[in-house]
Amino acid sequence: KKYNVAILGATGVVGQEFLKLIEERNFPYAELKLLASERSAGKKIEFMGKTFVVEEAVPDSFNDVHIALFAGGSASKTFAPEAVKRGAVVIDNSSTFRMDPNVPLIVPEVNPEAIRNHQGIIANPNCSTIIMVMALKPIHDRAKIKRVVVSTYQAVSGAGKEAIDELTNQVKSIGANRPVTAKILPSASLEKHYQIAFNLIPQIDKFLDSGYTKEEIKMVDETHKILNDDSIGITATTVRVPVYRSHSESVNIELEKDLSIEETKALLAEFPGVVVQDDPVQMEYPMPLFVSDRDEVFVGRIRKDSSVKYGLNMWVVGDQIRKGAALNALQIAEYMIDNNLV
Ligand code: 2RA
Repeated sequence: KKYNVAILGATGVVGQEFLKLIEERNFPYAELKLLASERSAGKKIEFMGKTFVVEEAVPDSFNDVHIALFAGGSASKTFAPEAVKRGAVVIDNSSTFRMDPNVPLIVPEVNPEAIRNHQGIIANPNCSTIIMVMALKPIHDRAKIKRVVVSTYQAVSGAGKEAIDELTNQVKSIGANRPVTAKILPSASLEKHYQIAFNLIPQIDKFLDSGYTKEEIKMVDETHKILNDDSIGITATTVRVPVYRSHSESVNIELEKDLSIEETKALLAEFPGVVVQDDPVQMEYPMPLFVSDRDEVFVGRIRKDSSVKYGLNMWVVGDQIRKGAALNALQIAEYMIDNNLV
């Protein structure tokens, strides 16, 4: 069976990755509609030997659409209900509905069973959350996680194409001894901007009164929902780093019971979508430069944390645009097709 698919946000980084993955994975689409804001409407996109013209999204754009892939952003609030009203299933990469009790928040390898409760919208988690829970899930199932302390090293791709270009331009300016301009990071909508080239910015998204950023609270709240366990203590520090497209995360875990490093490595290696890359003697460990464009989440530097009774450290790296966004959303759609849920 083939499905009529719409991509909202087709011209952005995640939208473009949707197209790349649809072709790579031979996703069974009958009709494909590329939607975007008025600003991008009219753009022509060559895809699988055909020329598609990007249309401005309006409610009726979703007539006869079976699966609507939303790349992210504020448009989801307007169009998700309109698409559902017209019979589409919406897989939304924006943060709009993630914490809505009527909306499943899904990583297909972690909590696929929750998809069945959907009422038209399924939310794709935040990229840094997806990458972390892929490594937490097998450990949590075996030894019950008590506490997680995570520090992230997030690629500029998370802030969109303009941020990717900004990193490139800043490096070029520095190389040419020209003045550096910063207009995008940490967030285009904020009043101050800082250079990211050869720098780190400990702010992703806006600050809350608690002193945490929205990105850090997303990792806490979304992980609780995905693992269906609010008892896990979680604290996060999310940092933007001058890396193009893979997020890296230093994850410290305290367990309720003992788990050997050998067993931890075996659990992770067996988990679908995770690759253990961990051999210090051979200097083998995941690095963002080599994880980009890979589907899997890579885990290394797995070692005991003897400062607590049952503790361990690991280093987790995943492609933010792929598993962190577009691939995860497409895998949700594939799961729904395979299980007759759409
Ligand atoms: C970021 N996780 O990295 C956020 C959104 N992709 O900017």
